[in-house]
Amino acid sequence: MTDSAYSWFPGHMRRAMRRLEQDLEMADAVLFVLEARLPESSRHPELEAMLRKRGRLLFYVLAKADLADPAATESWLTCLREQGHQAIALNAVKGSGAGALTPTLEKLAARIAEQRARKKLNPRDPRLVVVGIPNVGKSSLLNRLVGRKRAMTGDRPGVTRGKQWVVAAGRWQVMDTPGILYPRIEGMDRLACLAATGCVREEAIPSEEAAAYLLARLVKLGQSQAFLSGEDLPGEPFELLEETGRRKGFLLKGARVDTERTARWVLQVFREGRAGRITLELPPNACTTGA
Ligand SMILES: Nc1nc2c(ncn2[C@@H]2O[C@H](COP(=O)(O)OP(=O)(O)O)[C@@H](O)[C@H]2O)c(=O)[nH]1
Ligand SMILES: [Mg+2]
Repeated sequence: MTDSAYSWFPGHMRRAMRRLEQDLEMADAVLFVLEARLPESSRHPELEAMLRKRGRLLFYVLAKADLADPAATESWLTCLREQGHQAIALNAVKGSGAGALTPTLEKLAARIAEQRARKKLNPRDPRLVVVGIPNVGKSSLLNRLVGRKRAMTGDRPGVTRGKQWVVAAGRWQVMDTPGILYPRIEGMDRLACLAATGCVREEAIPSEEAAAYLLARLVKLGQSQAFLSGEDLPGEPFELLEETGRRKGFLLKGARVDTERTARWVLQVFREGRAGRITLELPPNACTTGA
């Protein structure tokens, strides 16, 4: 695959987007779940523009913060807050960091109640829709809010089904939604990071390309120690993959590197968090100054 942009918009994504628009009609606020390791690539400009147009109250949760670099997460939170958003970070499965959810939801509920009173609408339970790209932790977060296992979770994109409001966090009505991916993913680099974190299906990119571009990103960030370290690392993604396989001794006949096996190993180590807590995207400079 040599294209610099990967076009991705299967029918089910289009349908999911239309359904989401309907669900949002009934929502008062939107909880936008981002992947803490990919805070930029897990945003969705079209979806966010649609939410702004509809005037929905929006707040961001960086999930999987336990897998990300804590300092980078702090910078990203500062950055989102400087852009005027409410934002918190947490582990959606184990709950660390989730304490900040309750006060944030309380503030939101108060604003919603005020808005309804101003419009002379009857008071009712505020409604929250949980959105985000696939596999970022939406259903896990909803389960936390509900306090029992309600939404289906899974480590592959696309396991969220059904459509229902459930009572959560006291007086909220909350709805889970299937992951919505944006139609074009710019660059193999970004596609590889999305594949490594499970936000796009494995079939979207051959594992060797995913691993090679992931390695290149890690080297660029100075975070490749689990796979490759030292000076004089090659500059090209596929050379990095080969070098990794050579150092691991993943060889075929004739001392050729088994790049397929190397790629599987790299992706597995990364996905299991054994490469350390790594954030694959750093916030833009403008947001880090003064953080
Ligand atoms: N380590 C970690 N894993 C998480 C977190 N949130 C979700 N997961 C895992 O990521 C996978 C996808 O989670 P899920 O809630 O189904 O994501 P969804 O597709 O956005 O609804 C599951 O295997 C979860 O156990 C988190 O904060 N930390
Ligand atoms: Mg889900």
